Amino acid sequence: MITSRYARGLQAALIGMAMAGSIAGAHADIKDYKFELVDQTIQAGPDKVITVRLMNTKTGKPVPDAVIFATRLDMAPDGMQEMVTKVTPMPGTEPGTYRFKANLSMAGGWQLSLGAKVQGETGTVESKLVITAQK
Ligand SMILES: [Cu+2]
Repeated sequence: MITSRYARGLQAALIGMAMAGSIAGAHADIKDYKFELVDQTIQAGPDKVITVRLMNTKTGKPVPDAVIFATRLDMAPDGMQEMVTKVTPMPGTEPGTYRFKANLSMAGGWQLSLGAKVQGETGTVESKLVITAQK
């Protein structure tokens, strides 16, 4: 009976290792990603550049090569959600940053809503960022 006890013990050890392995190898969750503004305050006016950074909050590192498929910029923070302006993507200047050109026609609070896909992750990163446009 020594062999079977040994076998059971070995099996338990293998299950334990498999569980430990799956925890150590746990993939980052889509909720661990978020966009943040590089500059909170931007001069009001046409052709203004908004720069955001996509962060993996678990590693604290910027995330390159995300596919941004949804953008909206409106004045919801100032109660003018119907005041929407066009957002044009621009090439980023460094990995993990994403830039957009927009006409910030009015001073005040603008909300940038972003939807993005991250390489190797399922789900969608959704962030709402509030920018202050100054006169
Ligand atoms: Cu407005």
